[in-house]
Amino acid sequence: MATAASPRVFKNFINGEWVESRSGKAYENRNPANTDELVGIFVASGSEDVNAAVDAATEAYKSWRLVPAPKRAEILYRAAELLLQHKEEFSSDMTREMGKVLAETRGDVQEAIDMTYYMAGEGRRLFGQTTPSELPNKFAMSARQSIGVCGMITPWNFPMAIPSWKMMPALVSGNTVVLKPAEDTPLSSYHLVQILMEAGLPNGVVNLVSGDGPNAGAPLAGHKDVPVVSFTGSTAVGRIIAEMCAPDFKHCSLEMGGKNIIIVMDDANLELAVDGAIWGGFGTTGQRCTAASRVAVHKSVYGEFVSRFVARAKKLRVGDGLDATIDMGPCINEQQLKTVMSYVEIGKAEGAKLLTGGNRLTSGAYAKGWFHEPTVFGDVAANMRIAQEEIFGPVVSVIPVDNFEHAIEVANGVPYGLSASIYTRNVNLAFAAMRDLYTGIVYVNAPTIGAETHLPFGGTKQTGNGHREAAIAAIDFFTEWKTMYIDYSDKLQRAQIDNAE
Ligand code: UN1
Repeated sequence: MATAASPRVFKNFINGEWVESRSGKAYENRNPANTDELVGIFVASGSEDVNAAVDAATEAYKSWRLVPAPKRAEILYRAAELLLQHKEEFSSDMTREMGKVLAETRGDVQEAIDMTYYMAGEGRRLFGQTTPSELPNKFAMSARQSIGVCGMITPWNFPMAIPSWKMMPALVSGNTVVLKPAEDTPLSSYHLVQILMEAGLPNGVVNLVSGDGPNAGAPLAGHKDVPVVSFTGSTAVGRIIAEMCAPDFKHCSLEMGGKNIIIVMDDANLELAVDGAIWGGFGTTGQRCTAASRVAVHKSVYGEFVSRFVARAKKLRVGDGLDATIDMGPCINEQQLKTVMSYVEIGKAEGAKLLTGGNRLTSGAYAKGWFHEPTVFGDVAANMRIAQEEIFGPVVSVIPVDNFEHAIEVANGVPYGLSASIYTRNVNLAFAAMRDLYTGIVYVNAPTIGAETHLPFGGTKQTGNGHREAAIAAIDFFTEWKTMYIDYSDKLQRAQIDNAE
């Protein structure tokens, strides 16, 4: 294991080689549970590094696009097998760089494995359509075509899953990749790229440049030879990326913020709803775009729900995610912790009732990490800032609601639309909720988190820009349709005009 005394130094990966940055700049990646532990030293890339990576990906694209899709898929299949072999080691490295508990980092690596197997399967299924032409002796069909170099900018909360959501569909479709992982979690992307190379990916097909958004992410998103940009992160940065992509009409997929809700109806299995709210609210320390940061509870069960929920939140054990007895790890970094702390103050000032938590943890083993107590606000009004803005931390707002219609109004009354959930045993309400919740994902009797790789992932309003990740939807994003007409009549046939005769 790397220690402060023997830090591991990581480089960029360009054209099949590990290379230094052109500028020689580097930065430290530290464990958020114990900042004395240096996870590694990584390249602080700039535009020259990005340009070199894009050049390599542009060159590699010429041959990769011509490799038959089932052959591309075989490489992915081998990568999935290798990931499985390294699951334990990659999970503990991920906990060290990201902080979430081992059970969750295992889930993250598993999500990458699932996505890689799934997209390997798609290699023999990149179906188009064939259809009769409206004219005689003419044939019509459509096929997918690859696009080119895909720039990917990924977040720190799912350090291997989200890069795999983007890379695997792009690769099986015949594109090449330049990946810029989050500054806080480059190691997991390293592992993923290394595995792909071991599996037999040709040089230059995948390239990795580490660094921050302004210096490495922006030159990638704005690069003239990068026609596809896929980003997951904040809505503020997503807007900047959309603007950078607009002049060249790049394919641009944005997965951004969320303010997800669990609705608890008066007929709900309350214990199950509490389980869901605890996992949805405090899993990954609330640092998921799918986190249940709001719980809307029917007034007739509000008191009972809140007392059980708060009792459970109080029992959560916070600490180093490598310790199997721990339920919740630290925030990713100091800045994120400060954001959480500032929202606690905002909630208090707005008149919400602080029911538990509310403080940074600093004593003993907590002293060297970015830990915060699981925090619950009660009697929250739907229009308070803590109930409207994404906090991305362990803070849950409980909102009393009068009835189903009120719950739906509260649920939809935020600028985001990623995930929503309802706990009820009433099938009519469950179906009405599935119809009326304006989000990309809806759960019934399950929390707002738990997306599977073969179904579309994404959201409405300021959560996304109309695209979806995972599933076939991801293949749609990373390909263009080509429609082909073959006329074997040996004469000029005019569609519509001749057809009308
Ligand atoms: C995210 O929060 O950025 O459904 C992704 C889930 C996970 C993916 C979350 N499978 O919460």
